[in-house]
Amino acid sequence: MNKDGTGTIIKIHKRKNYLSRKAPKLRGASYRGERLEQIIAANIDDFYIITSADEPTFNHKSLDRFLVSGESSSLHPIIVINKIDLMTDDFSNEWKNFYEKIGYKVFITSVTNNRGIEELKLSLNGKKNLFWGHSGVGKSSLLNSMFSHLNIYTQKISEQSAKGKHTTVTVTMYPIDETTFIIDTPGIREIDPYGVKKEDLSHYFIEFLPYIQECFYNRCIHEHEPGCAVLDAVEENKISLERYDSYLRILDTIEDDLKF
Ligand SMILES: Nc1nc2c(ncn2[C@@H]2O[C@H](COP(=O)(O)OP(=O)(O)OP(=O)(O)O)[C@@H](O)[C@H]2O)c(=O)[nH]1
Ligand SMILES: [Mg+2]
Ligand SMILES: [Zn+2]
Repeated sequence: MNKDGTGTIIKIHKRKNYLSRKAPKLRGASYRGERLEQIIAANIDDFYIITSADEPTFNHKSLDRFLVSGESSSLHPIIVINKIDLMTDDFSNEWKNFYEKIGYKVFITSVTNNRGIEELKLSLNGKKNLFWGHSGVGKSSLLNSMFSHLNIYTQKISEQSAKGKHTTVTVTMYPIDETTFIIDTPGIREIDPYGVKKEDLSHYFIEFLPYIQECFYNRCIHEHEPGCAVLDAVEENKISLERYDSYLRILDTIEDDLKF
């Protein structure tokens, strides 16, 4: 950083991965074609998807959307369910087991009770970590509770809508020590995985992978094709209905004419 507050680029690193999304639709603008790609951060080691058990309500479908953004950007997603003080242990254990069975690491935390905070802090060590999720789930509060010197501004969620107030407004990278970095991001309202094609979506549901190549059709999108091994796996409870339902909902939002 220069004295006048501006920065100077000293080196441009090669990008091994990056997180992006479609730029939000401009109000009033008439849109034709694709929306622009907005890059959030690059060269991330671990991608923490922060959710809350309540306030705002836990929503596994939106967590699945976050997971698709991570997987499609070659990031390593890790799940945090924060505010566990507001729900029962049964609730958190159920979702922890659900996502661990698929293959994701899940942390259960509470800033209020200081639960799971040390464990989370340890896992950040020596890496460049990105915190990502809806507004009000406690991203900045978690960072403050692990590293009190950061003193990041946080704010109560709205009492009327039980949603966050978009308190953090810029993406900021905090250096913790020489090898540990944390990127706090503003809470997002909409996640629209950028540039995912219909026929590729199933690759980002990692537990579908063993079945995909068994489908009769090469370009099967696992909707109602005959000989679909993913549908068979759902039938046999090898893939959960919840995840398959998330898959169908995301599939539905991908434009048919996406060209590359
Ligand atoms: N009960 C409870 N409240 C929490 C916990 N963690 C954070 N909060 C509260 O949740 C509210 C929102 O926290 P923030 O840290 O500002 O949330 P954020 O995810 O950074 O929100 P944005 O910056 O808008 O994206 C604050 O009032 C926090 O005190 C928790 O573990 N339990
Ligand atoms: Mg914040
Ligand atoms: Zn199929």
